[in-house]
Order: sequence, then C-alpha cells, then structure tokens
Amino acid sequence: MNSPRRRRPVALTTTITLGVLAVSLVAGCTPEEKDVASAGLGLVPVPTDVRVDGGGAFVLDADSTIALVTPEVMAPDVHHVGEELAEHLGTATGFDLPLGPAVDGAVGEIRLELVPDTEVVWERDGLLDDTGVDAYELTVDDEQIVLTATSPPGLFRGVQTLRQLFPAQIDATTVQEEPAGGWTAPAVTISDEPRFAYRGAMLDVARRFYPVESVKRFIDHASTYKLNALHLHLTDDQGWRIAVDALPELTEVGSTTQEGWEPGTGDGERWYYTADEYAEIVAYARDKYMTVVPEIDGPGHTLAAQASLGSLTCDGVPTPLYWGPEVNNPIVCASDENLGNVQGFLETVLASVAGQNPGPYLHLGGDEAPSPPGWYQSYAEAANEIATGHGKTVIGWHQWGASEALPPGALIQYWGVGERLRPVIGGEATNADLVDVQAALDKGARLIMSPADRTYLDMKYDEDTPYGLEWASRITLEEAYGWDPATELTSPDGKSTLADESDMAGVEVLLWSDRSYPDSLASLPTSTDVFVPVDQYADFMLFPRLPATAEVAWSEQADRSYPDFRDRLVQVSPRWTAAGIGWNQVADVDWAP
Ligand code: TNX
Repeated sequence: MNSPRRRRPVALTTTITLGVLAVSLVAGCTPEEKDVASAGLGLVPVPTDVRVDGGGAFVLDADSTIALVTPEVMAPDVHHVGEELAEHLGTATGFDLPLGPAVDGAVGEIRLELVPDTEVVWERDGLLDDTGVDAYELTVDDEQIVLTATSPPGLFRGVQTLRQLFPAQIDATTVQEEPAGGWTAPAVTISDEPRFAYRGAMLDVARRFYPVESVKRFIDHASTYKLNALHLHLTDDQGWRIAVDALPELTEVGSTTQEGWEPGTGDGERWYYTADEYAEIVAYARDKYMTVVPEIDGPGHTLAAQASLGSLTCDGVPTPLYWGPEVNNPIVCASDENLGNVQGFLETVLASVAGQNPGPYLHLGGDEAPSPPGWYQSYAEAANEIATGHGKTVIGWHQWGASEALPPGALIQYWGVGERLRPVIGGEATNADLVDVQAALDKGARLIMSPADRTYLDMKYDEDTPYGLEWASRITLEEAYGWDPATELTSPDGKSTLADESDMAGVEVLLWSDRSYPDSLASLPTSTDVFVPVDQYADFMLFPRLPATAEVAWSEQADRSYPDFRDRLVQVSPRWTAAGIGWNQVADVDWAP
C-alpha cells in the first residue's frame, strides 16, 4: 500500500528543468519525459511529481463506484470527501456514483484511501501549519483510480486534481452529452504536496456586500485551486457585515451603506450576514477544507462602527455614515479617557466573532490608521489581549507588527508593493513598511505574503480593464504568476534579506471591492446602476489570475514556468466556461478557439 510521502525523498525523485519545461522523473521507472502541459494534462497548480503512464485511460460510466477505505475515526470525513467527489463527477455526467466499501479487483472503482501517518497530525480547526495534511498520491489506470492521503484535506485536494483529468465539460453545472472520447481520465501517477501550508483567499465583503451564494461561489473558485483559508474582510468604513447580538446597532446602522451606495439604495436588500447565514458560510467552507479567517479591522477603517456607536468617538456622538472611496479616515477614539469604551466594544465584538468562527485565527486588521500618539498601541494591546484570551491566533496587516505586545504565534500579512520596496531592503532602515515587518519578525511573527503588485486582484490587468484600481500596479497574468515568495523580501542584488522562506507561513490572494464598476478610475459612481453584479466583477478579476497565485502558493518554484503555465491554462479555461465563470480572455495567452 502506498502512503503519500510527507517530504519528497531526494534520492527517489529528481526534477529536471529543460529550458522552460519542468520534467519529473521517478528513478526506477520508465516515464514518458513530458512536461505537464505538453502531456495534455492541464493541471493547475502543477503537482510535485507527475508521471504519464503508457496504459489505457480510466472510463467513468454509470457503473463506476466510489470506494472508501479508512480507519473508523476518519470515516465521516472520508465519506464526506466521497460525497464531494460524487457531486463533482455526477453533476455533468448525470451518473449517480454510489459510495461503498472497496471490492478487490473491481473495475471502474475510484478508491479514496486514508492511510494515517503518525508524523502527520490533522486536527479539524487546527492551525494551517503542516503541508503534510494536504499531500496526496493519485494513480489512474484503465481499471481503477486510487487516491491516497494521510488526512482528509489531502484527499480533498487530490479530488481537485482528479477533476482536472476528466474532460472540461465535467465542470458544467447541468447534465452534458458525453464527450466524443467518453468521460475518461488518462493513466497517470501523481504525487503532490504543497509548498506552503497557509494558502489564503481574501474577499472584501465590506465595500461591496457579497450575498451568501456569492461567497459560496468564491469558495468554489478558491478551493478548486487548493486554497485552504477564506479571509473575510467583514468590516470597513463603508459597511459592517457580521451580526453581533449584543450590539445590534452595528448592523442596523452600519450595514446600510456600501462604497458608492448611500443608505436607502438597494431596494431594501439587507447587507449583512445573520448568525445563521454566517454559519452557513463557515460550514460551506469547512466542507471544502477551507478555514474561515474573519477580519475585524481596526482602529482605522471603522467609520461604519463609529456611525453606529457613539462610544467609539471622543465626543460620544456617532459620526455620519460614510460611503465614499477614501482610506485613511479617522480612527476610533482610543484616548486614555475613552479606552474603556473601546475595550468594551472589542470584548463584545471579538467574543461574538470568535464564537461564530471555529477556526483558530482572528484577523485584527491594523492598516491605514492615522493615529494620534498612543491610540494605535492602546487599541492593539486591547485587541491582541482579547483575541488571545479567546484562544485565537492573531493575524494583522503588516502595520500590526508595530504592536508592542504581539502575541506568540502571530501572523503578519505583508501587503507592500514589492517593486518599490525590494530596492530599499538593506538600505537605511527608514521605510515604514519594512520597519513594521522587521518589528514583527523580531517578535517571532511569521508572514503571509500578499505583495500588492502581485496578489491584489482588484488591480486592473491593463489599461483596458473596466474595473478596479491601479495604485499598486497594473497586474498582468504574467505578473500575478511570476514571483517567488521566498525572495520577495530580498533586495534585487540578492545581498540583503529581510525575510526568507522559513519566515513565511504562506501566500494570500485578495479581492478588494472598492471600484467594482466600469470606468472605475475616471469617475465616482453617480448612481448604483453603474455597478456590475459582484459575481461578474469577481469572476473577471479572479480568472485567470487566481489560479496563477494559487500555483505560487502550492507549487515548488523549480517546478513552475510561465510558458508552461500558460499552456496549461489553455486546457483549463474550457472548465471555466463550462462552469459559467465570466473570465477575462487576456491577450497574452493563445486561448483555444
Ligand atoms: C489598500 S490593503 C487597503 C484596502 C483597499 C485596497 C484597495 C489594505 C490593508 N488596505 O483598504 O481596499 O488598498 O486596493
């Protein structure tokens, strides 16, 4: 019985790079020496090792079965992954694939096998700090498919790879005619493990409200590409989106705006998640082995809260509601006199948010907070202490690194513009962003890498992109793809390093929603009619760039090349079309007609 390798045994596996072609050879076998793209396998993110075996393809038909092999304690999870697989393969084919025990010698069986490994301990709702839990091995031949992993998330990630081995129509949301060659998957042997344990996707539901169904759609997008954290930016100047029972004003008042949408617009729609709706999102993410990371941003980006609660302002009077486009707005009043009120607010809010999120993280924000002396520290101290008191691991934007008492194990999200910051690494230590990152590292924090000129997918692709911003850069597909987290905080001459790969917990891709309407830079919205539906904005900005960032997070640098990625995307894009995703046909890829 094969169990997934926890770490690549160097003696067994060699990855040879021939020009732009990454070719994996497994010693002792006689593999076809093909890169994943030219082998006709449109696999994204590219797996650690792929061997194309010469034999016949597996044929999925109405008699195919899904077999579950698992120790009793993991049976519910393995059963659940089996159901996910049955749904993925059954929707477009119309096949009702039964789940059952393995049958020796069965033909047409897809076997999901969980093989525990004492070295890999997966804990439901645990920290995302072990790449081993996502590892899997997948073999396909003309009789059987066998997917093995040590942990349920690994099985789920392997299912995403398996989906990509079947024809693109398999991703359609309605029953399709059988493709000419049948519903087949080629004979392959794949062994895969991610580079980074934390692979996040952030959605800004504050500037624009994403209804539950749209959040689920975003989860589908992210989980298909093996991302495992859903960071929800739940609060900002323009809106407060999560219900807090003990402070109903936060949603009664604070949710009535979106950016560009004043109170009273929106035909009476409700722009926040009730406790039940929020639980539905958490459960849906959990089904895809994604951990929700809720963000309550502060002390800046809090005008919606300040408009709801007089206790957060120095004169006790709520501020007017805000639906403009600016950042760096006034922060909550964390003066010595008002600190008790701020603490009370944080205690109530964070207790409620901690209770609604089984995951281990609380993101406390901390960006763009123009602060009178001492206020930022006072706020940060209170928020860190309260979050820690609820047993949560703190995450903050890199400015949060300035917190005097940063709790142990904290993660700091780096969102600098690499193009501008890399050249000053190692110079006089005066750059505020780098100073904050250094301060965080000095306190033992690790980094989530979200350089704004690479991962901020609200940035326009090019001058023709209708939506979005360009303050960090315009981000082409190649720019979204072509960076290495390990050297992102190293000077261009390679001589000075602020942080290396060992300091990095992972990578996160972000979709802010500030300017989600056409002609976004030329004018502010004159009416809510100018906005496009959130799904349309998200699909267009995320595809094809989200798969690019997902590959940065999952695949080893040595296995990646842009030309190869582009070739694979040509094969992947019909899946987006089949799934009804409104993607952007960027010009630098020769998309199939
Ligand atoms: C910067 S990133 C922000 C957000 C904006 C975004 C727009 C960060 C921590 N702050 O408030 O939405 O730019 O690109």
